[in-house]
This record gives sequence, C-alpha cells and structure tokens, in this order.
Amino acid sequence: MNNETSERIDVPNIVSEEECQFFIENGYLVVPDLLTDKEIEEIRGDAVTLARGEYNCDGIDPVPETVTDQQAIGRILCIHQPHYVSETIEKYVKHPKICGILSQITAAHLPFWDGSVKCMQSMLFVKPPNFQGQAWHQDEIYIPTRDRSLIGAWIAMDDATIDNGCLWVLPGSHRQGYLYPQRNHENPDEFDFAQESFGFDESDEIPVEVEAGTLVFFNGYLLHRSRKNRGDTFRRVLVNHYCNSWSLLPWSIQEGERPADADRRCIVPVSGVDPYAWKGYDEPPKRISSRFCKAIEELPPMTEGGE
Ligand SMILES: O=C(O)CCC(=O)C(=O)O
Repeated sequence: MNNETSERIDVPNIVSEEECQFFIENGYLVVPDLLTDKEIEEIRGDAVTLARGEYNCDGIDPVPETVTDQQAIGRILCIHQPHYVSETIEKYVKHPKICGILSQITAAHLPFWDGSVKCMQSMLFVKPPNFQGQAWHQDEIYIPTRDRSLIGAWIAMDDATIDNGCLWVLPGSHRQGYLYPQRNHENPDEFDFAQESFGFDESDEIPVEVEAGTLVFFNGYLLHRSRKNRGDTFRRVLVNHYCNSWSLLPWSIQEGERPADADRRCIVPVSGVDPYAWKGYDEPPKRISSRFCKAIEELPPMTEGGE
C-alpha cells in the first residue's frame, strides 16, 4: 500500500472573496446565471429519460410508449443517485464552473484547505404541482463528514418561487456545528415522510426564490426546508452533495466498521486531489431509488396513454 494521491483536477475560480465570506458567515450562497438555457434543457431531457425508465438499471421500470413524458415525470418527487446510471447527470456533478465554486467555498472555514472536493450524492427533484416538500433538516444528519464540510449544490432547473415550493433557509444556523434532534412531523400534507429537525427559533427563515440556471450552495449544517408545490408548474432541481476530499466519509456505517476510520469510496473527485486514491473506488451500483410523499400515494394508477 502506498499513499499516492490522485492526479490533480484543476478548476477555475468563479466567485469573489466577498462571496466566499458570505458563504462562511451565512451558510449559503446564491449564484445566478451559472448554467445556460441549453444546459438546463439537457438536464430536463435527462429527467424524462430517467423517469421513463430508459436507463438499464434497477429502481425505475420502463413505462409504456403510450405514456407521455409529462405523465412519466409527473409521478416523481425525487430520484436518488441518478449520477450512478446517467452520464448526463455525472457531467453536471463535474461541471467545471460548479466545481470551481466548490473548490473555493466547500471547506473555506478550515485553515490550510487546498480546494479538494469529492461528490457522494445526487438527487433529482421533479416536485410536480401538489407534491410535498421537505421538513426542516440539516444534511449532515444523513451524510456525516469529519470536518463540517458537507455542501449541497442546488441547480434550479425551473424558476423556484414561494408558490411552487422553493428552498427556505435559516441563515447562520450552521455556525456552531450543532445537529438538532429529529422527530416525526404531523404535517404529511406539507412535507414528505422524512423526519423534521426541531428545537430552534425559525422566525428568521428566508425564502430563496431564484431563476432557472441559478446555483444555490448550502452548508451541511444549515437548517433548510421546502414547502408543498402550490403552483401549476414543476419545480425541478438537481442537487448534488460534496465534501472536502481530505475528510473521510463515514456514511452508512456497516457492521464491523469503526466510526473513526469508516470511509465510503463510491465517490467522484471533482477538484484538487483525492488523498485517499490509494484505497481505490467502489463501483456505483446500477440502481436508483425514488422518494415518496402523500401526493404520490394519492395518484391514480398510470394507465397506458391515459390520465
Ligand atoms: O429542494 C428541495 O425541495 C429540498 C432539497 C433539500 O432539502 C436538500 O437537498 O437537502
């Protein structure tokens, strides 16, 4: 065994010192117009391919040809890990402008950080009209890092508004690195079935209304949520999660593993070096999964070509 790192991935600097500082202090950063209309159209097209079950993978079965694209995606709240099966989504996981920003802010709270970043998760939200949002949570509850460097890069594929269920954040709530307890919520009409974080003052929450092509970056300790889509358009988002490559990734600890050195290796390096390249990489399973909410349970069965 040797301790060789991976080859360095160079990405451009995109945001200013002030924007980096804003992220460190507030736990989120909005960058408008980062992706072009053509790029957004490409991700939207891939959402249809995924929803139609056209990738050869477990998780979403192919739908009959008579089912329209709108009907196919109209049944999806969120697909987890689409980059495992879709080269298009993987391309956006590695998008140089997005990764350039990640190389500037992901672990900017740490002295000596060299801009190295790796990706471990993608989620494609479609969130059709009437579909539920996600209750208050912090992403590090689900994906722990060793150095508070988890970050979401939230790509708006549609204009996201209060009406159609945009993101809401509690600025500064990441600062102490405190993980709030979670419980089952009693609002299945507003939020999906995931638990809610509680025990904090939410009165300073703000909506993050953005136009398609905007990126919203948020730290893994930032409290955030999104509400039900009360509009009449989809609210599509591709949100990818990353962290400092120098942090181990003790995610989904398996039997016999120690929290101190557990390290999931189904990752994609996207900037700088991967200091643990010598461990090798796990092949992603050819599997995606779907997230559920009350609106999905209430849908009539899909009939061929019908409503
Ligand atoms: O976009 C949303 O509705 C929620 C996204 C979210 O909560 C997350 O990525 O952690």
